[in-house]
Formats: sequence, structure tokens, C-alpha cells
Amino acid sequence: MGPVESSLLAAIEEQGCIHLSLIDPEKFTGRLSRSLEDLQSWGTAAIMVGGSTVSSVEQLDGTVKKIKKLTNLPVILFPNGPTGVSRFADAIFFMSLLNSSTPRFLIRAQAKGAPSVKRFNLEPIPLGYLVVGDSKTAVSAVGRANRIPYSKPELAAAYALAAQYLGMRFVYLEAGSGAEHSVDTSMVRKVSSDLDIPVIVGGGIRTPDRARALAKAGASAIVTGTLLEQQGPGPVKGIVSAMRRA
Ligand code: 1GP
Repeated sequence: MGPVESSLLAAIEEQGCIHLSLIDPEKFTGRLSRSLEDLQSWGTAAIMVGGSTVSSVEQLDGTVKKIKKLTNLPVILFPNGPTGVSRFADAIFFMSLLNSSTPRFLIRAQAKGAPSVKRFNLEPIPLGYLVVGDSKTAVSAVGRANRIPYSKPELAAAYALAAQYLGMRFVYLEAGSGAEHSVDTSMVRKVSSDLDIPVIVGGGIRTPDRARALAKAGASAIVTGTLLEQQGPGPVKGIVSAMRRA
């Protein structure tokens, strides 16, 4: 296990549930870059960089370099494929979209990207990725996911347990960026109680109340992205402090 993963686990151990900020290089603006210092001071644990439609390595590299200049937070890549690998990041969620219907997102893209991860000496953090819920989001369409309905938490738990038994060290329940409804608390409760590894939850989380409920249901990390893009850092502060209280 590398230093970024160790620091995430230590923060989860200390705080119960941590906050991760997701930045999409295609939407990285001057206003967003000015928010980075605030995010760090409020206690976001790391910056994830990626997006379902990112295709320019130059744009990705530029975004990661700027983030590294502006904060001391670890930068973790959140790739949609081999073009999601930047030599300037600290770590990468090395993930398989477990409920994808195509081998491309199960293993082929990973095989294409793995040599770059090694060459750039990036820290791989193995993660099982599950697209859940009913929203028609970019990740669901691009990843050709057979979405797991919120009414079937036991199905999500079965996939998540399989991920754990395959040696993955995190599971990510993804409702999709900008999803109308974030992941259901009953699903988070079932998955986190069945698993020994941390559960990350993201997609459509917009309010402190929602973040608090997900943390209480057993999420070890909450990811927000769209909120920062659309409303600036203020609402994210509310979410981070609500999670601290939870
Ligand atoms: C998307 O879960 C993340 O991969 C974040 O979702 O953009 O809706 O916050 P939002």
C-alpha cells in the first residue's frame, strides 16, 4: 500500500467519513482553481481528477499541474480509460466498472493504461466501481452500465463483496455526476455493513443533510464535483462540516 492510500485510510479512521473533491479537467476554470485553497483549509482529504468524457491528456496534465501548484493535497486520478493517466498525479484509482456490459471497462482499458501507471510511478489504488440508481448519466451511457436499482441493495452488496474478494481495496457507489437522486442510504447501509473495505459514495450530493445521512449510513468517503463547478466552494464547506459533525 502506498502513501496516498495510507493517508486516506488514516483520515477515515480518524474522522469516520472523509470528503473528496472531484475536478473534471473539461470544466476546470479560474474560479475553480481559486477555490482550491479553501477546500484544503476546510478539510477535503484529496482532489480526484477525471470525468467520463475526458480525452485530452494535455488538458488533464495541465489541470493536474495547476492543482499541484495550488494545494498540498494528494491528487488522485479518476480515469475513464487510458487517456485518464497523467504523470503529474500522485495516485490513481485503478478501477474496474464492475457492472459494465463491455469488456472494455471491465479490463481492456485497464490493460492499456497499466504500463503508463508503472512508467509514471503512480500509486495504484485498486477500486471496484459500481454505477447505481435510475439516472441517465454520462458514466452510465459511456460505461454501458447495467445500473443497479436503489431498490436492490443486496445486489449492490453482492458486487461489492465480489470486489473485496478479488482484492480491491475500495468500493465506489456511483449515482453519476449531476444525478437527480444520490445513492440511497439503505444501499449504503447494506453495502458498508457487508464489507470490510471502505465505501465511497458519489453523484448528485448537493446538501449537508444528504452528506450527513450518507455518512451515518456507513459511507467512508463522500465525493462532490458538480456542486463546486456550479456554485463555488461555499456549499462544499457546509457539506464538509456536516460530515465532520456526523
Ligand atoms: C461523479 O460521483 C462523482 O463521478 C461526483 O458527482 O458531480 O454529482 O457531485 P457530482
